[in-house]
Formats: sequence, C-alpha cells, structure tokens
Amino acid sequence: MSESAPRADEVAVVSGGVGAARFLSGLIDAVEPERIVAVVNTGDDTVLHGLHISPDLDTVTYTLAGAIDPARGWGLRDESWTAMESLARYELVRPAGSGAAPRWFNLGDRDLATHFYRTARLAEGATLTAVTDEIRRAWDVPIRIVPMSDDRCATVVSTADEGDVTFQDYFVRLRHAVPVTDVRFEGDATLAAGARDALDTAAVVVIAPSNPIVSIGPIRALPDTDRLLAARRDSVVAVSPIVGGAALKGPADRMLTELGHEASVVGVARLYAPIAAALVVDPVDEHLAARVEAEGLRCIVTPSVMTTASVARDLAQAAVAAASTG
Ligand code: FO1
Repeated sequence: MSESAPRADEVAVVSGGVGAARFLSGLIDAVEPERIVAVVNTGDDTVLHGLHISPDLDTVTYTLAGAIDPARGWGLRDESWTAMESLARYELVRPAGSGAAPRWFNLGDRDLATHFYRTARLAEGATLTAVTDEIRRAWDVPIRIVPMSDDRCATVVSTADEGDVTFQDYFVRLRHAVPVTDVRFEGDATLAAGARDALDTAAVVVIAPSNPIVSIGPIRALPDTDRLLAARRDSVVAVSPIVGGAALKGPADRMLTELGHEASVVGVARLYAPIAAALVVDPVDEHLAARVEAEGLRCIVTPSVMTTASVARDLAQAAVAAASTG
C-alpha cells in the first residue's frame, strides 16, 4: 500500500513527450480532467540563448491546449521563425568556440514567449512546479501538470562517435543517428513535492507510452520513484511504447537494443516489472502475451497506436481499468 491514504480517484500519468501527450489527450476523454495529474520528465530540459527550455512539459501543455504543431509533435502550430532566422547574421561573426546563437534547436517566435516567461519566473525564485502550473493555466489546460523535479537534472547520453552529449544534442543536433553506449542522469535532483504526492497517493498510476530509457528513465532515476511505485505496484500499469518491435516515434527501439535490452514488449515488461503489475500491448504483439506474463506482469491487449482520438480514449480507458482491478 502507499505511504499515505490514496486519493480516491486520481490518475497519475508518468509522462515523457509526444506519446504521453497523445495518451493524455485520450485520458481526458475517458475520465474527468480534474482527476488527472501528469508527472513529466525534465531530463530533456536545456538552457539555450540563456532561456530555460522544458520540451516535455511544453509538448504536454501545448498538446492538451490543442496548440501543438501536429506534424512535428513539438512546438506550436502556425509558427514563424523570424527570431531564429535573424540569428544567422551573428553566426558570421561568432568567435570559434562560442556557443552563442545556436540554430540547430529551432525555437519558434510564439514558442519563445513560453521560454521568456519560464526563465524570468525561475530567475525570480519561482519553482518549476509553480511556473508549469501558471503556464498550463495560461493555456486553459484542464489537468494538473507537474515536473518530475524542481531541481536541475540532466540526461547525459554517451555516444560511440561523439562522447557524452546532452539529450538535445543527441536527439536534435545529432538527429539521434549515433549509437548510444550509455545513458545517465546527472545532478542530485529529488522528486518535486507534487510528483511525489501523485506517485504515492493517486488511486491509479499509468506509465505513458514514452521512451522507457530517456523519458521514463529520468523519473525513475530520482530517489524514491521506484520505491514509491513498487510499494503500490498492483495499481500501476504501463503502456508499451514499442509496437511490433518498433517505436512509434523517436529512437526508443534502437536505444533499447543499443543498451542491451530487447526492443519488444517483452523487453519493456522486463524493464517495468519492478514497478508495474500490468503492461498494455497492441494486438500486433498478442503472440508475446505469454512472455510478458512470464515477466510477472498481466498483459492487456488493446489497440495502442493512437491514430485517432477514439483509439487514444479507448487505450486510456483500458489502462486505467487494468490498474484499477490490480
Ligand atoms: N526537436 C527536433 O527534432 N528539432 C528541433 O529543432 C526541436 C526544437 C524544439 C524546441 C522546443 C521544444 O519544446 C522541443 C523541440 N524539439 C525539437 C523536440 C524535443 O527535442 C523533444 O520534444 C524532446 O526533448 C524529446 O521528447
């Protein structure tokens, strides 16, 4: 049982970026939004142009606000890039070794407002938790969104060709096209109070279909996360981000293989066995259900490729039901 009395009907969703955001959109159609709290990865956070950027927090917020760019899955729709284009002038005079005016990480003009606001509020001493709540209220997002931590924590990706790089260097600048030899999480961050509370007392915890290594991994790497989830494992369910041995978006399948895991629902089950009692898999992986159950998790088979809002809603409904009967 959890350390505190469970919140009767709260659903906490351990979230990364795009896959989690799509899942949360479905969950909002399945349960009352006020019951939902998203605990979001901040290991992708980076400072560029002096601005604190929280990609997964923004992807979740923008998606649930209906403002996300649907093709990219990040940033805002109907965006312009004037500020970024204007930086080109300064690249011509930038001294060698200067990191000023980077243009490999595309920040849209409207998106910049979010980074201006977050950076200024943090500089005033506000916590990332407080600022994230202000931003989601500014976008009229009906669920609570909490960062996994209010402390700086950085995902470091060790690559064969480029050594240790930040997550955004790996994912964007290198287009995740280099083999990964290790992933670690730097800093002595702890769970933010709101995140700890959600993981401990929500009636149900869902691990969203996000990258198990670099989206869910940073949250699990925080002290207490795995202990809190293991203590209430029967009401924790995970949704596989791997379908038919492949990631639906991003490098999750390659990273799993490169780091010695099986890029399949069985590999995902093995990773989540200590903290989740059930794994939701797509029918294309039904033939692996027995192997998932051999890892100690119930296997729930339901369409997991969220091509439409109704699939996302049904997937969310199935996940919550699986965790509720735990
Ligand atoms: N992803 C890219 O592939 N290219 C980009 O230029 C890029 C810019 C960017 C700006 C703001 C933001 O919130 C996200 C952005 N992303 C970009 C996506 C980001 O790297 C990923 O969303 C996460 O870090 C992984 O989920």
